[in-house]
Amino acid sequence: MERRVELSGKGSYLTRPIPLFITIIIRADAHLSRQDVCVLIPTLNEEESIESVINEFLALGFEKILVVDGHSTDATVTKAQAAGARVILQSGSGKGQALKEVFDAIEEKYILLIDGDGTYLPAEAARLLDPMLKGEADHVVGNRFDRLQGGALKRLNMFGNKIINRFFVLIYGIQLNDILSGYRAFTTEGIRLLDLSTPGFEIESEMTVESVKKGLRIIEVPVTYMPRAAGTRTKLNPFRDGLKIVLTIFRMAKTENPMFFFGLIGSVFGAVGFLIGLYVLRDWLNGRIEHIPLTILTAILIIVGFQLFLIGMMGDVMASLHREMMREIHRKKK
Ligand SMILES: Nc1nc2c(ncn2[C@@H]2O[C@H](COP(=O)(O)OP(=O)(O)OP(=O)(O)O)[C@@H](O)[C@H]2O)c(=O)[nH]1
Ligand SMILES: [Mg+2]
Repeated sequence: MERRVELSGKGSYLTRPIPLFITIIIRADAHLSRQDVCVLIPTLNEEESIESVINEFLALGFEKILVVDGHSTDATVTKAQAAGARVILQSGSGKGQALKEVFDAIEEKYILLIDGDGTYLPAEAARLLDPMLKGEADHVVGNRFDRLQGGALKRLNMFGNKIINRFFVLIYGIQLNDILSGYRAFTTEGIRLLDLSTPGFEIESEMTVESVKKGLRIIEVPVTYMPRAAGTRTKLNPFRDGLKIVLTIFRMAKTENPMFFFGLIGSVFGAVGFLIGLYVLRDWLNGRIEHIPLTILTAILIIVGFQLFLIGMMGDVMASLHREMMREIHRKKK
C-alpha cells in the first residue's frame, strides 16, 4: 500500500518500504513536538466535517485540540467533544471574536489555526509548523492559490480574494498572496503581541496586517484548498464581508502607510472640488457670474484635499521615525 507522508514544508514523499516510512516519521518528529501545539478550530454549524478534522489531527499525534464554537445549532459541539476535543463556547459572535477570546487561554507554545469545514488538510500541518519550530518564522500562512482544487473557491470569492491581496501588497509593500487564508500557524507569544479588534471575517486580514506592523516574521507555504462538502453552508457573505475586509485593511493603513490613507481621502476631496470647479468655470467663461456658493465649496474642497496630502506626508515622516525607534528598541533588547 502506498502512503503519503508530509515532510518539513518541502512537499510530500511517496514511501513504500516500511524502514523508509519509519525514517521519515522520525525525521518529521525531530522538528515537530506536537505537545507544544494547540490545534485551534473555530466552528459554526460544521457537524458534517468537524469529527473527521479532529480525528485526522489525533491520528497525526496532535492531542491538544481546542474547538471554539459560535453557538452551533446542530450537533457540532457534541461531535467535537465525543471526538476528543476541548470545546469552548464563545461569549459573543463572529469568527474574530471567537479567536480573540481564546488566544489568551492557550498555554501551548504554538497555535495551529484551521477552519472546521474540512477545506484544509490536517496532513499538511507539518508544512506550516516546521518553519516556526526551526525558528525561521513567527507566523506562517497557508497559501491556497498555489494548488487550488477545481471549484474550491467560487469565481466571485476568487476575484474578491485577488483584489484584496493586491490591495494589501499596494499598501504594505509586502509580497503575500493569500492574506485571508484560514490555515495558519503562529507562536502564542507572537499572537499575543497583536492588537486585534475585529469581530468577524476581517480577523485574518487584521492578523496579517498586525503581524507586519509588529515586525513578526511572516511567510507563506503552499497548502491544498478543497471545496466545501456539498450541502454545507458558508457563513461568509462575499459582498458584506468583502467590504468589511477592504475597509479594515484601509483603516489599518493609517499608521503604516499614512500617505496612502490620507492621500486617497485627499484625492477624493480634490477630485470632487475639481469637477465642481470645472462646472463653475464653464459658466463663468460663458459670461455667467453666478454659483458663488459653489465657488466657495470648490475652494474649500481643494484646500481640504491638499491639507490631507500634507497630513499624509507628515504622517509618513512620523511612521518612519517610529519604525526606526522600534528597530532600535529591538536591537537593544537583543
Ligand atoms: N466560532 C465561530 N466560528 C465561525 C463563525 N463563523 C464562521 N466560523 C467558522 O470559521 C470557519 C470559516 O468559515 P467559512 O464559512 O468556512 O468561511 P470561508 O472559509 O471564508 O468560506 P468558504 O470558502 O465558503 O468555506 C469555519 O470553520 C466556520 O465554521 C462564528 O461566528 N463563530
Ligand atoms: Mg471555509
